[in-house]
Amino acid sequence: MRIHIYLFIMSFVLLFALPANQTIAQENNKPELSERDSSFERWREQFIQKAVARGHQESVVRELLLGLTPDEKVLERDRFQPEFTRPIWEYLRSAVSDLRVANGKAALKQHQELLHHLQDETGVPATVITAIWGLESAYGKIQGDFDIIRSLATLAHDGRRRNWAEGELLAAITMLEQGDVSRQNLTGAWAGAMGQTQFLPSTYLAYAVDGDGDGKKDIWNSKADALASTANYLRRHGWQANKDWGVEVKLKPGFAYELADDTVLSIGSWQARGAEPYSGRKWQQAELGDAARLLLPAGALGPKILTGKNFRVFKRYNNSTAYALGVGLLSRAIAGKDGLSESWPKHQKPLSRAQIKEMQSLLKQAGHDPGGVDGMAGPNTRRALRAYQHQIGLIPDGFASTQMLENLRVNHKKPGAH
Ligand SMILES: [Ca+2]
Repeated sequence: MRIHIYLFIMSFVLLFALPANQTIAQENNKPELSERDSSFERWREQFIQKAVARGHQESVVRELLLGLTPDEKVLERDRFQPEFTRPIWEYLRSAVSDLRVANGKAALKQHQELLHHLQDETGVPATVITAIWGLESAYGKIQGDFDIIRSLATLAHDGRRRNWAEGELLAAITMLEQGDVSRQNLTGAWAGAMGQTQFLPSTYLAYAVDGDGDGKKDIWNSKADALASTANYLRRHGWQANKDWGVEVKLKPGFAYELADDTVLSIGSWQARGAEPYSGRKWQQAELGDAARLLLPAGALGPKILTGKNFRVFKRYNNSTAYALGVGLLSRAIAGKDGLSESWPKHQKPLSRAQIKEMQSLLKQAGHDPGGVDGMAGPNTRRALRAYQHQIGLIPDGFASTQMLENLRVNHKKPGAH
């Protein structure tokens, strides 16, 4: 108790008397606080006031945060920016590896009663729940052993994502106050995702459910709770029962590729524009729901997929096209079905961040706004690229390739550049 009172007083001294760490160090005969530690303590005091204003008990919050220091490992990962984004085919090779498929089939068999019960209850196929489980935590095996409170406090103090991290930290505190989990067991991945479902604390509060009926929502240790929570999350985000997530298609010559990404049409309208199932079978009525989009993950040279609402529900789990495609293809492989027929354009070299930035600048010069020069080929860059390709008479697939960069360099060389 004495140590708590001491730390409690020290925190107030820090709050009201900064910069006074030298004085504190002398008075308490302790080593001087580093600049970062004192900045962390300033953040902590501000956060405690915020938490109190939201109705949390000050003594509880203070006790949780006292003695914490920023976690260097968390900062390293948060700042890591690879020069090259991994091509989607490489991501999928790992997401839908033989091992993950085999383990998924085994998991589906072992837990078939639970998974089929969840399928009946929510309309989410057992294979889809299993696939997400496999991608999130390797079927419960890899959950992360970071201290969630420390990780989120580190990210909140660092400031790059302060509002987000403080919101998640408050949610984690609510979990502890509610008795959902003990402080010691509140562990997960470095950026706050927890348990077999890799839920963030705010997601846990909103969507975790008690699958085995013991009164607790234990997404770390109870498979029934974790899988029921995943199924509940998908259902609450609009999962459409008895609809597929995507169908690989063939596009007829002269197809209007500028419809990719953004345009939402019925299956009938896509069919009228020249999209047919790759396998040669007939379309089934509304098999993707009534609103489908065309996905060209690697442009006109790679697989083409019509995606339905359920594909966008996958993206609510993790807002990445590669991830959503990983879930869809893994669920299909676990069900024993075939993957994509068209091969990936593996000869295409990925562009570096610097090259994507250059492409974005050149697109801007050509009069097509990529929505910022950030080195990420997102929807706005693809849209600008499609407009440029359309303008110069190329297939407007929006795929950022070395050929397109070369084309832009030749046609839109900066004045004075060689
Ligand atoms: Ca439970």
